[in-house]
Amino acid sequence: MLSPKMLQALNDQINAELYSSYLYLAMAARCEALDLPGAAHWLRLQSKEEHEHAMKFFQYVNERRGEVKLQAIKEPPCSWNKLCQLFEDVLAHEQYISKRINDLVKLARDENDYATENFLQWFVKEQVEEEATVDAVIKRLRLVGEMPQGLFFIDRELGQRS
Ligand code: OFO
Repeated sequence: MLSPKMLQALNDQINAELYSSYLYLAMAARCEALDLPGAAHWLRLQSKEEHEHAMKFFQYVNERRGEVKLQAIKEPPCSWNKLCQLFEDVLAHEQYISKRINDLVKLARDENDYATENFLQWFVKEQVEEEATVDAVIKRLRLVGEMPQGLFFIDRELGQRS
């Protein structure tokens, strides 16, 4: 049985994961508008992954016999003009999500909810990977700066994500 505090925090996280999915979809749309189809593809896949994260929480809450309560998803921004800035924002968002996951682990510990603490470990590991992946993309984007040729190759590389 989840404590009311833990249930609320997990429901809030479902919303945060769905917002992540929505944010990356908005970024994908922006990349399409900027003629960066590879980056758009990468972000669409990222959006799909975030939806899967939300569903992991959804399933877990149900398994623990809690009730999922969906909340409104806020409107994402759509004003990016540079791919490097867009990926900086992806990193900042993932860092924010990592902090949220850490806060959830802390709450699970405070509530003596070892099952939830154990469930969250997958996300702790996933956040390390996600931040590292995005950081590597940013480093390459910084290297090429505004050079169209460099951007073309990075976009092509991002398009190969499977
Ligand atoms: Fe990008 O991470 Fe979900 O959790």
